[in-house]
Amino acid sequence: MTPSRGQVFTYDRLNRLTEARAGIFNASKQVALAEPRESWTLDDLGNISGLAYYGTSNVIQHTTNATNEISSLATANPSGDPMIVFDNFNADTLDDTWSTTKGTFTVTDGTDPDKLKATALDGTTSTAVEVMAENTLEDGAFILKVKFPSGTTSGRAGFVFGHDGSDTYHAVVLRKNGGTDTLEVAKYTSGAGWGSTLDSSTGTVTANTEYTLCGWVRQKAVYAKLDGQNVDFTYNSSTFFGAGKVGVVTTVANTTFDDFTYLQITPQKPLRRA
Ligand SMILES: [Ca+2]
Repeated sequence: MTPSRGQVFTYDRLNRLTEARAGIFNASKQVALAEPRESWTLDDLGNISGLAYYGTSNVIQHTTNATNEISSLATANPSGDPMIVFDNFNADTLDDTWSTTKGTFTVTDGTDPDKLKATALDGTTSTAVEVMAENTLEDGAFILKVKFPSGTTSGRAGFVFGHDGSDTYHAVVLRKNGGTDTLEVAKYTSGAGWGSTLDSSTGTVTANTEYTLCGWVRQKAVYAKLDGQNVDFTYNSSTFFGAGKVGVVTTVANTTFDDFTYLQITPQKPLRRA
C-alpha cells in the first residue's frame, strides 16, 4: 500500500470541526512529518476562543462577539512557510513515510545520534537513496543538513527531487572531487548513472563537517545554496522537472543527513527559511 497525501479531521463531542491536518499519510492513514494544520478551540456556544495555524497559536488573531461574529481579524507574522515534510530524525526508528530504494539507512548510531545515516551503499549503483513515499511533490523548497564521514575525498551527497520510483531523479548535492569541492545539480538515470553536471558553484566542503543545503525547485528552474558560504546558483532547464518523490542520496557510506525539510512555496513567497 502506498501512502499518499491527504487530510485528517478531528471533531469534538458536538461533532464540530476542531482540527484539520494535511500532509503525507503513513501506513495508519495519519498525517506524518508534516506541519500544515489548522485548529479551533470552541466554547459551548460555538464561539471560537482559540485558533492555531501551522501549529502556531495566534498566527491569525481575531476576536468574536457573543453571537460568534468575528469583530476583528489580524494576521501576525507566521514563523515561516508550512513544512510539507520535516523530519529531525530524533525518533529511534525511521517514519514509515520514508522508503529506502538503494543501500541501507539507520537513524540511530552511537557517534551520530538522531541523524539519518547511510550505513551501506547499494553494490550495483554505489548509491544509497532514501525517499518519501509520496510521488507527486513538485515546486517546493528544501533545507537539508549533510555531513560526509571523516576521510572522504570524493563523492556526492544531498537532496533528491523528481524521483520516479525507478531510480531516475535529479539531485542537488555537495560534491568532493579530488581537490575541488562543489555544490551542483545533476541527473541520475536508472541503468546509466550520473549525467554530466548541469550547474555548479565552487565552495569548501570538509569531511566530518555538517553543512546546510537549501534552495527551491520551481517548474524549469532549480536554485541551490550552500548556507554560510557565497556558493549558489540558479539552473534553468529546457524542460519541466515535473513531479516525483523527494529524499536524500549519497555515494559515500556513513554520510549523515539531518533536519530534512520540504516546504510549500508560491511565486509570491520565495524561500524565507535558512
Ligand atoms: Ca536530528
